[in-house]
Amino acid sequence: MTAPTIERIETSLVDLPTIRPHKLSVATMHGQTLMLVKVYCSDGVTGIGEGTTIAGMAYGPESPEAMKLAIDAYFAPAMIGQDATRIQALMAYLGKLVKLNHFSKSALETALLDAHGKRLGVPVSELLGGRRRERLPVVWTLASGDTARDIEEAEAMLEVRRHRVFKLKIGARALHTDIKHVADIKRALGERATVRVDVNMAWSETQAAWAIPALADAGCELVEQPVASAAALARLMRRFPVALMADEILQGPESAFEIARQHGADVFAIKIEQSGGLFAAQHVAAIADAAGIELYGGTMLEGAFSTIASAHLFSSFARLRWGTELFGPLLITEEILTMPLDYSDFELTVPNGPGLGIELDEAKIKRFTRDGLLKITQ
Ligand code: MUC
Ligand code: MG
Repeated sequence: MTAPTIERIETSLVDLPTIRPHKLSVATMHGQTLMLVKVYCSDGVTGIGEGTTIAGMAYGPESPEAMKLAIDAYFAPAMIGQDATRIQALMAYLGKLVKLNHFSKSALETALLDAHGKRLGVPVSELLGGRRRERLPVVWTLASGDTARDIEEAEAMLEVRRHRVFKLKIGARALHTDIKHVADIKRALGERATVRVDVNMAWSETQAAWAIPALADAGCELVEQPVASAAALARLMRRFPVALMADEILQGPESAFEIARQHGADVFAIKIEQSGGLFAAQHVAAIADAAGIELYGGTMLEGAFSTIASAHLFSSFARLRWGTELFGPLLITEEILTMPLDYSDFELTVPNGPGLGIELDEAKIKRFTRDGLLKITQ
């Protein structure tokens, strides 16, 4: 019997509104663009993957438009006719043809794994070694830019038992304003919730050295990527007891090894896209485990496909001390799946159907899909 091959690859850009403006130190988002890729195979199986970033090119070097172009012009022609079942070999081949482009690679690998899981009748988690948990704790990010509104939002999440760990986006305002914002939110929520911050690299080392102890006094349990450089983060690690997490500096296994070598973080925010795919993210997790670095399942504010691909991977991790932030689909106004995901009791259920175990609502996304003309949305 000959192995199924890849027959056709289709990409599209889907522009979806967010439920409210989402303010990070790098940009304010009003919508999210999903780059969806469909891989059609000769056995009739189709897999879907997603590439999504934050605020166009404000966060990282790959935009949704660039991902689509890279796939259409470079990846797809090299993939047509290839064995669809040898995913690691195919990704290694593509890695030789195309440098970097981690987000596009993650989208394609997700689609291939979705297809192969469907073909074999097993969830993607089983192709990654097997899940160890069915449900994942999910953090919510408070980023309206307004303290009172953030407290109201957190109260509503606690009330419906959707989230009890909150990540606050700071770094755009003066240090004392940000610290007061964190302290006010933590005071309002008390012992009912825990509070963390993400600075998205906005501070200098001296600003971070001043702010971190004040954040710890305010009751903040973890500070994510306060500074841009790995060396500065490693120096800060030796000065403060509060947990420090690496995000933007973690760009796949090589960077993970380098950070681990200098003991440059307490925690890794693992992201499948930033790592260059699910297998690369698995290697990042292995390096963290070997180095005694704790794990957190990160997000690029992805839609359902990349969120659930991440969930399958994170469900297989031996340790996941800091939970996940797989709330991306909840930040979008539209439900793009035929069956919504299960977020309940502060956790997300990892689907257990074949492949990713989710189905795109084609009719629903039609009106949000770009028709080839770039829409100016902001
Ligand atoms: C990031 O920097 O971690 C995750 C949550 C959020 O609001 O932004 C992201 C990206
Ligand atoms: Mg971050």
